[in-house]
Amino acid sequence: MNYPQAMQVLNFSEKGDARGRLVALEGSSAVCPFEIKRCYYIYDTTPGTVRGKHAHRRLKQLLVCVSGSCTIRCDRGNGQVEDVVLDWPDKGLYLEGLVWHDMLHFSKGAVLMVLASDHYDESDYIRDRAEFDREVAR
Ligand code: T46
Repeated sequence: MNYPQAMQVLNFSEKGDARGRLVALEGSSAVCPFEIKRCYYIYDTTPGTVRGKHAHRRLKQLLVCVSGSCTIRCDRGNGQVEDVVLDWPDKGLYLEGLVWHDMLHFSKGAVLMVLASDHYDESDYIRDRAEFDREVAR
């Protein structure tokens, strides 16, 4: 494989008190092992929609469903597909490089926030499944 590949479910520590809860995510830390260069969020999704359907070459990302829930379907090209349900803001999914991922089963009002290690760069995307399989096999 010429590119990295990593996937890990993370639990963040919540700061809770009588007023409610708070999660802090800092770049270059144990829970976010990269410098954060971009943040984007997906919301108001069409019922039944499936997004993603791609992998990245080098990008590192931390996905957190900060409201509602959704499922991230991850495929490392090893014949096993893993569904990760993000259903609480203290849970995150770290993805790096060659992990083919779909986002689906968005609940009504779901907001999926993503922290990324780099600015948007379409050339980092692999949107063709056959190309992904070739890269994994390399
Ligand atoms: C990913 C999953 C989890 C930008 O202009 N800037 C950006 O930073 C992003 C993320 C997207 N865009 C544009 C590119 C497309 O014209 O927004 C449009 C929708 O992007 P895309 O179809 O790639 O969205 P998703 O939801 O399929 O994938 C996104 C991220 O693109 C991707 O990196 O890992 O969320």
